[in-house]
Amino acid sequence: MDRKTPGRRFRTIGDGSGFGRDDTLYPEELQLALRNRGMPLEGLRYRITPSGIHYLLVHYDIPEVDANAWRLAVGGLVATPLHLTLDDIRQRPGRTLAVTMECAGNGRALSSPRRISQPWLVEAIGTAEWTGTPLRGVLEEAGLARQAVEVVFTGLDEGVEGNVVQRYQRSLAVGEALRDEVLLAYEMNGLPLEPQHGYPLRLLVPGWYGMASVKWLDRIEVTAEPFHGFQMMRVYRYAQSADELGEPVTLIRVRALMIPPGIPDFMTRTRLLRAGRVMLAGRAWAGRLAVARVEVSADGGATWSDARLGDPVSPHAWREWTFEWDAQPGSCTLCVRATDSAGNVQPAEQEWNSGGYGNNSVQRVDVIVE
Ligand SMILES: Nc1nc2c(c(=O)[nH]1)N[C@H]1C(S)=C(S)[C@@H](COP(=O)(O)O)O[C@H]1N2
Ligand SMILES: [Mo]
Repeated sequence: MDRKTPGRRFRTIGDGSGFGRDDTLYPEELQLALRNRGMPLEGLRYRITPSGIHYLLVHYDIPEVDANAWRLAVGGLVATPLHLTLDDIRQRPGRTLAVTMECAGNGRALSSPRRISQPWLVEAIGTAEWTGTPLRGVLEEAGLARQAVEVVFTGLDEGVEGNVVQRYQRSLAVGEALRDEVLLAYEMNGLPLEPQHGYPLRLLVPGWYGMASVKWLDRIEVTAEPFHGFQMMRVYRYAQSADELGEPVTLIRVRALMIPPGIPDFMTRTRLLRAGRVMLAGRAWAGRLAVARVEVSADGGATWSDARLGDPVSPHAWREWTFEWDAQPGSCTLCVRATDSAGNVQPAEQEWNSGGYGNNSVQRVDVIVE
């Protein structure tokens, strides 16, 4: 199905290397940033992110879908291929899960040189309550063949990426696809999915970076071989160059973020606040692992103190942290870092990879205390 575009028909961006090497964004990065919103960091105050400020990432265009004509095709290596209407899916056993989603490219614009793509700083994050039916039930009803190895998910959206014309497609190994928490979701925060979040139906894979959660689902195909589509092999890999395949990007790495305290300077976003007792707060998450510890630094990461942890919003969602800080007059950089239940701690400096994936370096917030 993938088709190469003939020759070099699209214009070159920057020096053509695919990377930006200074602090100036290219217009193409701005164009993507305006289409794909991030969550303003003060949104960390909500246990469940209001849908309108949940981050958004759409590679191509939001497709137009007539839900009455729409069907989900389930085929490939199954005993009984299915063609399900939205009502068929809504009538199946339902489940609502609070899930923290993060884009694999979150933090990309902090790396140097940075890949020219969606230039996230740290705001590609959100936690919503997703309602749907477990994928497992649908796969079991279709009946997986014994040779089944992967499940391929195809969206309705089409575009050109890396000179390849494609629909957005991602696969999961059968064992991952059959996990209890994997949903075919038709509601977000109690309402039908909005167009940009995958209406009428999306996949939701808790614990994985967002690219796994295919929106605008069109078909699900069970295969006997690993799927080698563009979104599996050419992007979403931890590699040092385009020639290197690298390891696939999968689960979300541990991260904590803070609600920037005080008030912002409009242009620099540097925070202004009064000396004295300040309650710092934020959220922390760790993909499929638990958050074991959150620490705060008021001196740019030289010394750290433990924050207090709240309960996770759900087994698949972030938890709150709080820290009482005695702010002294002057300028400083606040930092927060989390450790997961396997002992992984957020790095001060990120190890570089060419796609700018999996960045979980420590957040830094400049403040001026009066
Ligand atoms: N069909 C399709 N599914 C997709 C995408 C896309 O562009 N097309 N983007 C993926 C990426 S990279 C992310 S991070 C999440 C974002 O989901 P959200 O926009 O609902 O936050 O959707 C994923 N699913
Ligand atoms: Mo993403």
